[in-house]
Amino acid sequence: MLKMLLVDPSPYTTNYGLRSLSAYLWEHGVEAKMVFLNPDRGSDPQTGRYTDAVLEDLAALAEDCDVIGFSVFTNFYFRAAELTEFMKKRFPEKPVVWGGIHATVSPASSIKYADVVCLGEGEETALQLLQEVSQKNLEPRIPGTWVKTKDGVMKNEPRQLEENLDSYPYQDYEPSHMYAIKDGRVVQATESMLAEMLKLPPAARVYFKLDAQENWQYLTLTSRGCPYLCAYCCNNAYRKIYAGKGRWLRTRSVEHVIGELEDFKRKHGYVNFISFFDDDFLARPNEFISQFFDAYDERVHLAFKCNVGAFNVNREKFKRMCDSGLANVEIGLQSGSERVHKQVYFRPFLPAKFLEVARIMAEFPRVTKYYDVILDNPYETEEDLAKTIEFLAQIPKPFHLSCFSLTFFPGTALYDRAVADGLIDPENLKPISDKKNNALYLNDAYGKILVLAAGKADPKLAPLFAAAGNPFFLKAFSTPLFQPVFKKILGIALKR
Ligand code: B12
Repeated sequence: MLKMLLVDPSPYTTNYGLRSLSAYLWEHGVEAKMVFLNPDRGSDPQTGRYTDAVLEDLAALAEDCDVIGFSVFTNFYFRAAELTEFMKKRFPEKPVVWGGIHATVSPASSIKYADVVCLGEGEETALQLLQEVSQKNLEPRIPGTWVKTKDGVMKNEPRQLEENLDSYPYQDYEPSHMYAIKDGRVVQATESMLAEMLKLPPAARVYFKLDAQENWQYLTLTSRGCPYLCAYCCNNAYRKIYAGKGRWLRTRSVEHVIGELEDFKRKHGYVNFISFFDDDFLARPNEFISQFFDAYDERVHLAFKCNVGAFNVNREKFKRMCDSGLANVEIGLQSGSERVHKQVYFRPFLPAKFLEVARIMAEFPRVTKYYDVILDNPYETEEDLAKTIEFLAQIPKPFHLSCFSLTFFPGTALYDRAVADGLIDPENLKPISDKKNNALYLNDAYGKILVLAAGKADPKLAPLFAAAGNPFFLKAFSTPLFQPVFKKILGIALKR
């Protein structure tokens, strides 16, 4: 039996892509071992690197594997590099393949460490790679890959996208296929370890207004791809890679998704919360939503969350979701400035439409709402930020504000622009990889204080926020004279 190691060096164990890949490999007769190496649990506090115990346990798991794979996000690039270097020293003859979003959008930085880079969806590619390796012949012409050869890097064409997502198996959550760090050692998962991985922190109960005291979440996607081309998101990189290789946005059938949820519930009965992580869950017609939730009510019937795009929300769809247990909805505002949407983010935005949607959602107080906003954008002026502040003040309350610090992920249109403008060095991934993109940094503190306050304010106070967020004040209060005071206030507000 062919064997493959699939390592995720991040704190997340919900890796949908890796779990889908593992399920596909098992279905095709490959023994896949998924290893979740949370760096926070397995690092030496002195060096910040994985401990020897973790490395030795990983090596023991790799011993009988034909190929060693890593699933890489940009934030964990250096973790994957650290582990790859160790593996190459220990097993110089075993091919190491990198897949996942970072490998896809930045194959050049990935091939520095890996022997093979898998670009894009990996099911067929990984299987073919294993088959080639088993014949003692690493054929460099595998579609969907870059392969290191003695004559340089062979850059192959991407594969055709799989149109029928129902042909793929459900994600692999079988505990005996999973390994994770427990008490400093890498051990095979048990049902109770899985339950611990799926458990939501107690605060989530308050945030999502959940009825149950304890909550266990199952994360899934009902589609692959996204209808938009936002300049900061990796979906625009995917679209470039897959141009001419099939439709990017593809949807699974109602039966396939409901079947998956039913199957998971049957095997792990304690799960009581579903997270649909599609980029825009509502990017489909009313009839689909109604058909989907008829089946969901009957066969799943659990509280859930999803992400939506404003252009696809209408009252009928939203009410249907609420009737079926919608607990939390996340929606991207990103900026209140039409200019920024149009010229920087390449993203459709109509303020009146957005406010209409916000008002529809406000009719359903049981549902908690998260509004995503992107800050620290060097292409945004004080005038643009002033619009965001005023706009946030106009949105009906209550809601939670999720502030992101703009990160130039490789492969995106904004990354190319920032490189061309000399804002980032394409040879140095460290600042991008280290960036905490969902943190609120303390720079430009006056503007950020207003953003946070506007996210709580009664819409009647919008004119007050327009005055306080006036570009003149935003500029004046970010000068070195005032910065320290506002930094202190923001720090106190954020309890830092
Ligand atoms: C679901 C999701 C999450 C979930 C689950 C994350 C996870 N680990 O799967 C949660 C909520 C936990 C999450 C968290 C984060 N996310 Co997220 N997330 C997504 C989302 C919406 C979908 C990803 C997905 O499942 N796609 C579908 C599957 C089928 O594709 P896939 O994951 O790429 O997997 C396929 C291939 O890559 C390949 N593959 C994957 N691994 C491997 C390994 C090997 C060996 C091989 C051969 C192939 C292979 O095969 C898979 C199956 O076809 C994307 C946006 C998007 N539409 O892609 C953002 C996205 C992936 N997330 C992103 C970010 C930044 C984050 C966070 C850092 C956010 C934060 N600040 O905390 C964290 C970090 C998570 C982590 N593990 O490091 C960025 C990544 C950018 C980058 N260059 O790294 C994306 C692209 C959004 C964006 N801003 O553009 N996320």
